[in-house]
Amino acid sequence: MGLAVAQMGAVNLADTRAVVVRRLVEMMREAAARKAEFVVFPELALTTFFPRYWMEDAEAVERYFEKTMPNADVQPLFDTARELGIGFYLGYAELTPEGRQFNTAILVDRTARIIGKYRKIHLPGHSDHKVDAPFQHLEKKFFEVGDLGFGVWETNDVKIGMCLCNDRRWPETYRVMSLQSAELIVLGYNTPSLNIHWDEPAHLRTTTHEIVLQASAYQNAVWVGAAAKCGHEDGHHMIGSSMIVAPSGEIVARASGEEDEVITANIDLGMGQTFRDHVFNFAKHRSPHHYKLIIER
Ligand code: CDT
Repeated sequence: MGLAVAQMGAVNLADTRAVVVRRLVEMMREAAARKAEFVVFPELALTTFFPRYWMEDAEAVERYFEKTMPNADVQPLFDTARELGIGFYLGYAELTPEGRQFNTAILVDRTARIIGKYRKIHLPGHSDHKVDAPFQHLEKKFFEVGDLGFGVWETNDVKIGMCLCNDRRWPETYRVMSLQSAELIVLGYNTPSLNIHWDEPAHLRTTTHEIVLQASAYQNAVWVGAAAKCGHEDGHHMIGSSMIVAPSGEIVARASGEEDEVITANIDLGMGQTFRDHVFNFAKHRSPHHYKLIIER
């Protein structure tokens, strides 16, 4: 399978949806030109990473949430996907018809049909206004915990699972999807290089990002495609290092900068099966009765 990860550089407050979608379309065309059949875009790809700003929910909803998907602004991305015959994953802030708010990702097939939806489960940050912090991380204010679980969808003979950003740090995320036979797990992220909760050395933000992707791909015998939104958004820096990781835990493609950048790899889905036949033959070697604490606490 030809897989592309489309890293995005900064989306600043002044950037309109139309301008952002043009960037996504351009990267989708580049991915298709490189024979990719599927492209992974970041979390909250259509706007700046707005949970860094304190505001009332009504203002956030008005400025940053999508009331329908697709909508007029995003339609060119769906039209291009249909024209090129390429599937994609896209993260955005979702407002449901009932007024509920989620940090959401969709899986779109090669005919531009939405075939899967994921709502972020591990929401980091806080809901109160931290007046002394250099910026906020208000995911717990602006979003509800996702209510759809970790699903896996088959499209063009590939079983794809989805998650979002902080989910990638939790082992359960991947295991729940690999138990549903996921072959590829895709995710987008916005990871500030500064941690407002403790004095975390900046380099650890990238190190821990790499560790979780590599270890999780290996332990679950899956390919992982991870797309950053990164660089300086109105002065707030976020890490790059978008990558494609093999079930061996090896990084097979990695973004080099902090701008819009498409990375691609021709991924061999059989590699995951090899690991599943041997060291990670779940049916043969797992002992779920010894894992009960995981769901009890
Ligand atoms: N967007 C997102 O989930 N970012 C988190 C930052 C955690 S620090 C509060 C991440 O895990 O990358």
